Amino acid sequence: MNNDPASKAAALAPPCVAATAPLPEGPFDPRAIRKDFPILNVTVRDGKSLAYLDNAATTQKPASIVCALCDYYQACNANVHRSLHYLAEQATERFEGAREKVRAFLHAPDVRGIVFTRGTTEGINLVAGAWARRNLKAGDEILLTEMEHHSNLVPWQLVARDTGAKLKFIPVLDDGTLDMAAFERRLSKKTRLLAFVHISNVLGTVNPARRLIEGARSVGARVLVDAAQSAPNRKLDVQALDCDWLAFSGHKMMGPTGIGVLYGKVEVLEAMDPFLGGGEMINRVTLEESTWADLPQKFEAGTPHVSGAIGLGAAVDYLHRLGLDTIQRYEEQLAAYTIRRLSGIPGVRIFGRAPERSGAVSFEVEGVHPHDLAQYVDRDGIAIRAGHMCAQPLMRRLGVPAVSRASVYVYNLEEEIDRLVESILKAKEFFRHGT
Ligand code: 7TS
Repeated sequence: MNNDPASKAAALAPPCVAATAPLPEGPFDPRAIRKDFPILNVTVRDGKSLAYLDNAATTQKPASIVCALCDYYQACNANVHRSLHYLAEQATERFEGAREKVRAFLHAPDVRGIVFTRGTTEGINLVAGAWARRNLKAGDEILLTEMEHHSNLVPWQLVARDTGAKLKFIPVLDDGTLDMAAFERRLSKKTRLLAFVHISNVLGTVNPARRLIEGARSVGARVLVDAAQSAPNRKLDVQALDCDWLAFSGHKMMGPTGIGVLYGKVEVLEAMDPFLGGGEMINRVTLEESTWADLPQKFEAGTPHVSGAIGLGAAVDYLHRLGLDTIQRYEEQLAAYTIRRLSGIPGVRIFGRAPERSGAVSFEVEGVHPHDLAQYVDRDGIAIRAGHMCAQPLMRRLGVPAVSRASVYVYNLEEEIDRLVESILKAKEFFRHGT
Protein backbone atom coordinates (compact mmCIF):
# COMPACT_ATOMS: atom_id res chain seq x y z
CA MET A 1 0.00 0.00 0.00
CA ASN A 2 1.20 3.45 -0.88
CA ASN A 3 1.20 5.81 2.09
CA ASP A 4 2.65 8.70 0.19
CA PRO A 5 0.25 11.66 0.85
CA ALA A 6 0.61 13.09 -2.63
CA SER A 7 -0.35 9.77 -4.21
CA LYS A 8 -3.41 9.57 -1.95
CA ALA A 9 -4.43 13.10 -2.88
CA ALA A 10 -3.83 12.36 -6.53
CA ALA A 11 -6.01 9.27 -6.25
CA LEU A 12 -8.86 11.46 -5.02
CA ALA A 13 -8.51 13.95 -7.83
CA PRO A 14 -10.96 13.68 -10.74
CA PRO A 15 -9.49 12.27 -13.93
CA CYS A 16 -7.82 15.04 -15.81
CA VAL A 17 -8.59 15.87 -19.38
CA ALA A 18 -5.25 15.91 -21.09
CA ALA A 19 -5.14 17.76 -24.39
CA THR A 20 -2.03 16.23 -25.81
CA ALA A 21 -3.38 14.30 -28.79
CA PRO A 22 -1.90 15.48 -32.07
CA LEU A 23 -4.18 17.61 -34.22
CA PRO A 24 -5.68 16.03 -37.34
CA GLU A 25 -3.59 16.24 -40.52
CA GLY A 26 -4.41 18.92 -43.09
CA PRO A 27 -5.51 22.55 -42.78
CA PHE A 28 -6.36 23.74 -39.29
CA ASP A 29 -10.00 23.09 -38.36
CA PRO A 30 -11.25 24.94 -35.25
CA ARG A 31 -13.95 22.29 -34.82
CA ALA A 32 -11.24 19.80 -33.91
CA ILE A 33 -10.36 21.80 -30.79
CA ARG A 34 -13.74 23.19 -29.68
CA LYS A 35 -14.41 20.05 -27.65
CA ASP A 36 -11.41 21.01 -25.48
CA PHE A 37 -13.40 24.08 -24.32
CA PRO A 38 -16.51 22.89 -22.45
CA ILE A 39 -17.78 26.46 -21.97
CA LEU A 40 -18.24 26.91 -25.72
CA ASN A 41 -21.12 24.43 -25.50
CA VAL A 42 -23.08 26.21 -22.77
CA THR A 43 -26.39 27.71 -23.71
CA VAL A 44 -27.17 31.28 -22.72
CA ARG A 45 -30.29 33.51 -22.81
CA ASP A 46 -33.17 31.07 -23.16
CA GLY A 47 -31.28 28.25 -24.78
CA LYS A 48 -29.29 30.20 -27.38
CA SER A 49 -25.94 28.66 -28.20
CA LEU A 50 -23.03 30.87 -27.22
CA ALA A 51 -20.97 32.78 -29.77
CA TYR A 52 -18.08 34.07 -27.71
CA LEU A 53 -16.53 37.04 -29.52
CA ASP A 54 -14.96 38.87 -26.57
CA ASN A 55 -11.54 37.23 -26.63
CA ALA A 56 -9.53 40.44 -26.40
CA ALA A 57 -11.07 40.89 -22.94
CA THR A 58 -10.31 37.33 -21.88
CA THR A 59 -10.10 33.99 -23.67
CA GLN A 60 -11.83 30.77 -22.70
CA LYS A 61 -9.83 27.98 -21.07
CA PRO A 62 -9.42 24.43 -22.33
CA ALA A 63 -10.27 21.63 -19.90
CA SER A 64 -6.59 20.71 -19.61
CA ILE A 65 -5.92 24.07 -17.95
CA VAL A 66 -8.91 23.90 -15.62
CA CYS A 67 -7.70 20.42 -14.71
CA ALA A 68 -4.16 21.61 -14.08
CA LEU A 69 -5.56 23.97 -11.42
CA CYS A 70 -7.76 21.28 -9.94
CA ASP A 71 -4.93 18.78 -9.95
CA TYR A 72 -2.59 21.20 -8.22
CA TYR A 73 -5.05 21.90 -5.38
CA GLN A 74 -5.98 18.26 -4.96
CA ALA A 75 -2.57 16.67 -5.38
CA CYS A 76 0.13 19.02 -4.20
CA ASN A 77 -1.12 22.27 -2.68
CA ALA A 78 1.62 23.85 -0.54
CA ASN A 79 3.50 27.10 -0.32
CA VAL A 80 6.52 27.30 -2.59
CA HIS A 81 10.23 27.80 -1.84
CA ARG A 82 9.70 27.75 1.95
CA SER A 83 9.12 24.29 3.38
CA LEU A 84 11.12 21.12 3.03
CA HIS A 85 8.22 18.67 3.03
CA TYR A 86 7.14 16.59 0.08
CA LEU A 87 4.13 18.64 -1.01
CA ALA A 88 6.12 21.87 -0.89
CA GLU A 89 8.79 20.25 -3.02
CA GLN A 90 6.18 19.12 -5.56
CA ALA A 91 4.51 22.54 -5.66
CA THR A 92 7.84 24.32 -6.07
CA GLU A 93 8.88 21.97 -8.84
CA ARG A 94 5.67 22.61 -10.78
CA PHE A 95 5.80 26.36 -10.13
CA GLU A 96 9.40 26.63 -11.32
CA GLY A 97 8.62 24.25 -14.19
CA ALA A 98 5.99 26.75 -15.34
CA ARG A 99 8.58 29.53 -15.22
CA GLU A 100 10.86 27.51 -17.47
CA LYS A 101 7.96 26.96 -19.92
CA VAL A 102 7.38 30.72 -20.05
CA ARG A 103 11.10 31.30 -20.59
CA ALA A 104 11.08 28.99 -23.60
CA PHE A 105 7.78 30.54 -24.83
CA LEU A 106 9.45 33.97 -24.96
CA HIS A 107 12.81 32.60 -26.09
CA ALA A 108 14.31 34.41 -23.10
CA PRO A 109 17.93 33.52 -22.35
CA ASP A 110 17.51 33.06 -18.59
CA VAL A 111 14.68 32.10 -16.18
CA ARG A 112 15.93 34.86 -13.87
CA GLY A 113 14.33 37.29 -16.31
CA ILE A 114 10.84 35.78 -15.89
CA VAL A 115 8.90 37.48 -13.07
CA PHE A 116 5.40 36.25 -12.23
CA THR A 117 2.93 39.10 -11.75
CA ARG A 118 -0.86 39.45 -11.55
CA GLY A 119 -1.00 40.48 -15.18
CA THR A 120 0.04 43.09 -17.72
CA THR A 121 -1.14 45.98 -15.56
CA GLU A 122 0.98 44.90 -12.62
CA GLY A 123 4.02 44.24 -14.82
CA ILE A 124 3.89 47.78 -16.22
CA ASN A 125 3.36 49.26 -12.75
CA LEU A 126 6.36 47.28 -11.53
CA VAL A 127 8.59 48.96 -14.13
CA ALA A 128 7.01 52.36 -13.44
CA GLY A 129 7.50 52.00 -9.68
CA ALA A 130 10.82 50.20 -9.45
CA TRP A 131 12.62 51.73 -12.43
CA ALA A 132 11.02 54.92 -13.78
CA ARG A 133 10.21 56.54 -10.45
CA ARG A 134 13.83 56.11 -9.31
CA ASN A 135 15.61 56.86 -12.57
CA LEU A 136 13.68 59.63 -14.30
CA LYS A 137 13.79 63.33 -13.55
CA ALA A 138 12.55 66.65 -14.86
CA GLY A 139 13.62 67.11 -18.48
CA ASP A 140 13.44 63.38 -19.29
CA GLU A 141 10.82 62.15 -21.74
CA ILE A 142 8.65 59.04 -21.86
CA LEU A 143 7.42 58.20 -25.34
CA LEU A 144 4.09 56.36 -25.69
CA THR A 145 1.54 55.98 -28.48
CA GLU A 146 -1.95 57.42 -28.83
CA MET A 147 -3.36 53.89 -28.92
CA GLU A 148 -2.31 52.71 -25.45
CA HIS A 149 -4.61 50.81 -23.11
CA HIS A 150 -5.00 52.81 -19.90
CA SER A 151 -2.69 50.33 -18.18
CA ASN A 152 0.21 51.56 -20.32
CA LEU A 153 -0.72 55.21 -19.90
CA VAL A 154 -1.92 55.95 -16.36
CA PRO A 155 1.22 54.52 -14.62
CA TRP A 156 3.36 56.86 -16.76
CA GLN A 157 1.11 59.82 -15.95
CA LEU A 158 1.76 59.10 -12.27
CA VAL A 159 5.51 58.81 -12.90
CA ALA A 160 5.49 62.07 -14.87
CA ARG A 161 3.60 63.86 -12.11
CA ASP A 162 6.03 62.68 -9.43
CA THR A 163 9.34 62.98 -11.30
CA GLY A 164 8.74 65.94 -13.61
CA ALA A 165 9.40 63.76 -16.69
CA LYS A 166 7.32 64.65 -19.74
CA LEU A 167 5.00 62.38 -21.72
CA LYS A 168 5.17 62.42 -25.52
CA PHE A 169 2.98 60.49 -27.94
CA ILE A 170 3.32 58.87 -31.34
CA PRO A 171 0.14 59.83 -33.24
CA VAL A 172 -2.20 57.32 -34.88
CA LEU A 173 -2.93 57.74 -38.61
CA ASP A 174 -6.43 57.35 -40.06
CA ASP A 175 -5.82 53.73 -41.11
CA GLY A 176 -4.96 52.80 -37.52
CA THR A 177 -1.18 52.58 -37.95
CA LEU A 178 1.40 54.64 -36.11
CA ASP A 179 2.80 57.80 -37.70
CA MET A 180 6.38 56.54 -37.96
CA ALA A 181 7.68 59.84 -39.37
CA ALA A 182 6.36 61.59 -36.25
CA PHE A 183 7.98 58.84 -34.17
CA GLU A 184 11.39 59.69 -35.65
CA ARG A 185 10.77 63.38 -34.96
CA ARG A 186 9.76 62.82 -31.34
CA LEU A 187 12.83 60.75 -30.52
CA SER A 188 15.67 62.69 -28.93
CA LYS A 189 18.43 62.35 -26.41
CA LYS A 190 15.80 63.28 -23.80
CA THR A 191 13.81 60.11 -24.55
CA ARG A 192 14.55 57.77 -21.65
CA LEU A 193 11.74 55.27 -22.19
CA LEU A 194 9.63 54.04 -25.08
CA ALA A 195 6.59 52.04 -23.89
CA PHE A 196 4.22 50.80 -26.60
CA VAL A 197 1.43 48.36 -27.21
CA HIS A 198 2.50 45.55 -29.55
CA ILE A 199 -1.07 44.93 -30.78
CA SER A 200 -3.88 47.41 -30.17
CA ASN A 201 -6.87 45.97 -28.29
CA VAL A 202 -9.09 48.43 -30.22
CA LEU A 203 -7.66 48.70 -33.74
CA GLY A 204 -6.07 45.26 -34.00
CA THR A 205 -2.99 47.00 -35.45
CA VAL A 206 0.26 45.06 -35.13
CA ASN A 207 2.82 47.74 -34.43
CA PRO A 208 6.30 47.50 -36.03
CA ALA A 209 8.02 46.44 -32.82
CA ARG A 210 11.50 45.98 -34.27
CA ARG A 211 11.56 49.41 -35.94
CA LEU A 212 10.25 51.11 -32.82
CA ILE A 213 12.80 49.39 -30.62
CA GLU A 214 15.68 50.16 -32.99
CA GLY A 215 14.64 53.82 -32.99
CA ALA A 216 14.56 53.93 -29.19
CA ARG A 217 17.95 52.21 -29.01
CA SER A 218 19.48 54.80 -31.34
CA VAL A 219 18.87 57.46 -28.66
CA GLY A 220 19.76 55.18 -25.74
CA ALA A 221 16.19 54.82 -24.40
CA ARG A 222 14.88 51.79 -22.55
CA VAL A 223 11.92 49.92 -24.06
CA LEU A 224 8.86 48.26 -22.57
CA VAL A 225 6.48 46.23 -24.75
CA ASP A 226 2.84 45.68 -23.77
CA ALA A 227 2.28 42.22 -25.22
CA ALA A 228 -1.18 41.62 -23.68
CA GLN A 229 -2.74 41.18 -27.14
CA SER A 230 0.23 39.59 -28.93
CA ALA A 231 1.36 36.84 -26.54
CA PRO A 232 -1.88 34.88 -27.22
CA ASN A 233 -1.50 34.68 -30.98
CA ARG A 234 2.09 34.86 -32.22
CA LYS A 235 5.62 33.73 -31.53
CA LEU A 236 7.43 36.22 -29.38
CA ASP A 237 11.19 36.30 -29.19
CA VAL A 238 12.47 38.78 -26.62
CA GLN A 239 16.06 38.33 -27.79
CA ALA A 240 15.21 39.16 -31.39
CA LEU A 241 13.03 42.08 -30.23
CA ASP A 242 15.80 43.30 -27.90
CA CYS A 243 13.31 44.98 -25.53
CA ASP A 244 14.22 45.66 -21.90
CA TRP A 245 10.84 44.56 -20.54
CA LEU A 246 7.78 42.83 -21.93
CA ALA A 247 4.52 42.28 -20.04
CA PHE A 248 1.53 40.03 -20.69
CA SER A 249 -1.47 38.41 -18.96
CA GLY A 250 -2.21 34.69 -18.64
CA HIS A 251 -5.97 35.05 -18.96
CA LYS A 252 -5.79 36.41 -22.52
CA MET A 253 -3.90 33.32 -23.72
CA MET A 254 -6.13 30.57 -22.30
CA GLY A 255 -4.49 30.68 -18.86
CA PRO A 256 -6.03 31.58 -15.49
CA THR A 257 -6.85 35.08 -14.31
CA GLY A 258 -4.61 36.74 -11.74
CA ILE A 259 -1.34 35.56 -13.26
CA GLY A 260 0.92 37.28 -15.77
CA VAL A 261 4.56 37.73 -16.60
CA LEU A 262 7.04 40.54 -16.71
CA TYR A 263 10.07 39.59 -18.74
CA GLY A 264 13.12 41.74 -18.12
CA LYS A 265 16.74 41.64 -19.25
CA VAL A 266 18.69 40.20 -16.34
CA GLU A 267 21.17 43.08 -16.16
CA VAL A 268 18.31 45.61 -16.19
CA LEU A 269 16.37 43.77 -13.47
CA GLU A 270 19.57 43.38 -11.43
CA ALA A 271 20.07 47.13 -11.44
CA MET A 272 16.50 47.81 -10.24
CA ASP A 273 15.36 48.03 -6.64
CA PRO A 274 12.44 45.84 -5.56
CA PHE A 275 8.83 46.87 -6.27
CA LEU A 276 7.03 45.35 -3.26
CA GLY A 277 8.70 44.43 0.02
CA GLY A 278 7.90 41.42 2.20
CA GLY A 279 8.56 37.71 2.44
CA GLU A 280 10.25 35.77 -0.35
CA MET A 281 12.02 38.80 -1.86
CA ILE A 282 14.71 39.20 0.82
CA ASN A 283 18.04 37.63 1.59
CA ARG A 284 19.02 38.95 5.05
CA VAL A 285 16.81 41.10 7.23
CA THR A 286 17.70 43.05 10.35
CA LEU A 287 15.47 45.46 12.22
CA GLU A 288 17.03 48.33 10.31
CA GLU A 289 17.56 47.05 6.78
CA SER A 290 17.47 44.19 4.34
CA THR A 291 19.28 42.73 1.38
CA TRP A 292 17.44 41.31 -1.60
CA ALA A 293 16.91 37.82 -2.87
CA ASP A 294 18.32 36.86 -6.25
CA LEU A 295 16.24 37.26 -9.40
CA PRO A 296 13.43 36.68 -10.02
CA GLN A 297 12.37 36.34 -6.35
CA LYS A 298 13.49 39.93 -5.71
CA PHE A 299 10.31 40.98 -7.55
CA GLU A 300 7.98 38.30 -6.17
CA ALA A 301 7.14 39.45 -2.64
CA GLY A 302 4.67 37.31 -0.69
CA THR A 303 3.06 34.00 -1.56
CA PRO A 304 2.75 33.87 -5.33
CA HIS A 305 -0.25 32.68 -7.35
CA VAL A 306 1.12 29.14 -7.46
CA SER A 307 -1.85 27.48 -9.16
CA GLY A 308 -2.07 30.39 -11.61
CA ALA A 309 1.54 29.96 -12.67
CA ILE A 310 1.05 26.22 -13.11
CA GLY A 311 -2.11 26.90 -15.13
CA LEU A 312 -0.19 29.39 -17.26
CA GLY A 313 2.43 26.70 -17.90
CA ALA A 314 -0.38 24.39 -19.05
CA ALA A 315 -1.66 27.19 -21.32
CA VAL A 316 1.78 27.52 -22.88
CA ASP A 317 1.75 23.76 -23.52
CA TYR A 318 -1.67 24.06 -25.15
CA LEU A 319 -0.61 26.97 -27.38
CA HIS A 320 2.43 24.98 -28.49
CA ARG A 321 0.21 22.00 -29.26
CA LEU A 322 -1.80 24.13 -31.70
CA GLY A 323 1.29 25.96 -32.91
CA LEU A 324 1.60 29.73 -32.62
CA ASP A 325 1.99 30.15 -36.38
CA THR A 326 -1.27 28.23 -36.88
CA ILE A 327 -3.04 30.39 -34.29
CA GLN A 328 -1.75 33.60 -35.89
CA ARG A 329 -2.69 32.53 -39.41
CA TYR A 330 -6.19 31.38 -38.45
CA GLU A 331 -6.90 34.45 -36.34
CA GLU A 332 -5.81 36.77 -39.16
CA GLN A 333 -7.97 34.86 -41.62
CA LEU A 334 -11.03 35.05 -39.35
CA ALA A 335 -10.44 38.75 -38.61
CA ALA A 336 -10.32 39.40 -42.38
CA TYR A 337 -13.60 37.48 -42.76
CA THR A 338 -15.15 39.51 -39.91
CA ILE A 339 -14.11 42.79 -41.52
CA ARG A 340 -15.41 41.66 -44.92
CA ARG A 341 -18.79 40.63 -43.52
CA LEU A 342 -19.24 43.66 -41.27
CA SER A 343 -18.22 46.03 -44.09
CA GLY A 344 -21.07 44.59 -46.13
CA ILE A 345 -23.62 46.02 -43.69
CA PRO A 346 -24.75 49.53 -44.72
CA GLY A 347 -23.85 52.11 -42.09
CA VAL A 348 -21.09 50.06 -40.47
CA ARG A 349 -17.72 51.74 -40.05
CA ILE A 350 -14.67 49.68 -39.08
CA PHE A 351 -11.94 51.27 -36.96
CA GLY A 352 -8.46 50.07 -37.89
CA ARG A 353 -7.46 49.08 -41.40
CA ALA A 354 -3.79 48.36 -40.80
CA PRO A 355 -2.29 45.94 -43.33
CA GLU A 356 -0.93 43.85 -40.48
CA ARG A 357 -3.69 43.28 -37.95
CA SER A 358 -4.94 40.81 -35.42
CA GLY A 359 -8.31 39.51 -34.18
CA ALA A 360 -9.84 42.58 -32.50
CA VAL A 361 -12.34 44.28 -34.83
CA SER A 362 -13.90 47.51 -33.54
CA PHE A 363 -16.78 49.15 -35.37
CA GLU A 364 -19.78 51.41 -35.12
CA VAL A 365 -23.26 50.90 -36.52
CA GLU A 366 -24.94 54.07 -37.65
CA GLY A 367 -27.98 54.83 -35.53
CA VAL A 368 -27.26 52.22 -32.84
CA HIS A 369 -25.35 53.04 -29.65
CA PRO A 370 -22.59 50.48 -28.96
CA HIS A 371 -24.08 49.56 -25.58
CA ASP A 372 -27.51 49.01 -27.11
CA LEU A 373 -25.93 46.87 -29.81
CA ALA A 374 -24.00 44.72 -27.32
CA GLN A 375 -27.19 44.17 -25.31
CA TYR A 376 -29.20 43.39 -28.42
CA VAL A 377 -26.79 40.77 -29.81
CA ASP A 378 -26.43 39.27 -26.34
CA ARG A 379 -30.11 38.27 -26.58
CA ASP A 380 -29.04 36.16 -29.56
CA GLY A 381 -26.32 34.52 -27.45
CA ILE A 382 -23.49 36.61 -28.93
CA ALA A 383 -20.87 38.06 -26.59
CA ILE A 384 -19.14 41.22 -27.83
CA ARG A 385 -17.81 44.22 -25.94
CA ALA A 386 -18.96 47.83 -26.11
CA GLY A 387 -17.44 50.93 -24.53
CA HIS A 388 -14.21 52.90 -24.56
CA MET A 389 -12.11 49.71 -24.34
CA CYS A 390 -9.90 51.30 -21.65
CA ALA A 391 -8.50 53.57 -24.35
CA GLN A 392 -10.30 56.88 -23.89
CA PRO A 393 -7.62 59.01 -25.64
CA LEU A 394 -7.87 56.72 -28.68
CA MET A 395 -11.68 57.11 -28.67
CA ARG A 396 -11.14 60.87 -28.79
CA ARG A 397 -8.73 60.42 -31.71
CA LEU A 398 -11.36 58.32 -33.52
CA GLY A 399 -14.00 60.93 -32.75
CA VAL A 400 -16.38 58.56 -30.94
CA PRO A 401 -17.33 58.13 -27.28
CA ALA A 402 -17.36 54.34 -27.57
CA VAL A 403 -17.12 51.46 -30.07
CA SER A 404 -18.44 47.93 -30.43
CA ARG A 405 -15.79 45.23 -30.63
CA ALA A 406 -15.87 41.65 -31.86
CA SER A 407 -12.62 39.88 -31.08
CA VAL A 408 -11.94 36.41 -32.43
CA TYR A 409 -9.61 33.64 -31.34
CA VAL A 410 -8.48 30.28 -32.59
CA TYR A 411 -11.66 28.38 -31.61
CA ASN A 412 -14.12 30.76 -33.29
CA LEU A 413 -15.99 29.83 -36.46
CA GLU A 414 -17.06 31.81 -39.52
CA GLU A 415 -20.64 30.87 -38.75
CA GLU A 416 -20.40 32.73 -35.44
CA ILE A 417 -19.50 35.86 -37.42
CA ASP A 418 -22.46 35.17 -39.71
CA ARG A 419 -24.70 35.06 -36.63
CA LEU A 420 -23.29 38.40 -35.48
CA VAL A 421 -24.00 39.95 -38.89
CA GLU A 422 -27.61 38.63 -38.84
CA SER A 423 -28.11 40.00 -35.35
CA ILE A 424 -26.70 43.43 -36.28
CA LEU A 425 -29.06 43.61 -39.26
CA LYS A 426 -31.99 42.87 -36.94
CA ALA A 427 -30.70 45.43 -34.42
CA LYS A 428 -30.59 48.11 -37.10
CA GLU A 429 -34.23 47.46 -37.96
CA PHE A 430 -35.18 47.34 -34.29
CA PHE A 431 -33.57 50.65 -33.42
CA ARG A 432 -34.87 52.32 -36.57
CA HIS A 433 -38.47 51.39 -35.79
CA GLY A 434 -38.23 50.82 -32.05
CA THR A 435 -40.02 47.47 -32.38
N1 7TS B 1 -2.76 46.11 -22.46
C1 7TS B 1 -3.60 45.77 -23.45
C2 7TS B 1 -3.20 46.01 -24.87
C3 7TS B 1 -4.83 45.16 -23.15
O1 7TS B 1 -5.64 44.81 -24.15
C4 7TS B 1 -5.16 44.94 -21.80
C5 7TS B 1 -6.50 44.38 -21.42
C6 7TS B 1 -4.24 45.28 -20.81
C7 7TS B 1 -3.05 45.88 -21.17
C8 7TS B 1 -4.48 45.03 -19.36
O2 7TS B 1 -4.45 43.66 -19.10
P1 7TS B 1 -4.78 43.11 -17.63
O3 7TS B 1 -4.83 41.63 -17.81
O4 7TS B 1 -3.71 43.57 -16.73
O5 7TS B 1 -6.13 43.69 -17.27
N2 7TS B 1 -7.49 44.61 -22.37
C9 7TS B 1 -8.82 44.40 -22.22
C10 7TS B 1 -9.74 44.61 -23.24
O6 7TS B 1 -9.45 44.98 -24.37
N3 7TS B 1 -10.97 44.31 -22.80
O7 7TS B 1 -10.88 43.95 -21.52
C11 7TS B 1 -9.55 43.99 -21.14
